[in-house]
Amino acid sequence: MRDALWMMLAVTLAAAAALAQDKVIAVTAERFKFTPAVIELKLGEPVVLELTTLDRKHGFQIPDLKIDESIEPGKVTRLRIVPDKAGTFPFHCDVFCGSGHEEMAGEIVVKP
Ligand SMILES: [Cu+2]
Repeated sequence: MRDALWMMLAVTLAAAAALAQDKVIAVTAERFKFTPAVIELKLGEPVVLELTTLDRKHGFQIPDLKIDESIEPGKVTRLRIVPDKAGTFPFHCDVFCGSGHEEMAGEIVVKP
């Protein structure tokens, strides 16, 4: 019983350490761009994207990775990604935000 307790504690600490080590990349959205527009990731290396908007509500959709988030004013949308395939994955804003909305896009590049 006591051993089991210690083991659970060890697992919890390991999980906390893994979370703390995640690389954080800040991504801002505004009419009509994302900054940075190209996000480079390494295969198998977890990252947390911290998405914020500088003006109004936008979306952050990566169809290839089945990710669809919204970015609300005054909030930080945290998105943890563990890239499990190399390649280029386009993302775009999927919340209509004005006349330049169609160009509001970028890509995630996962390097092996
Ligand atoms: Cu937008």
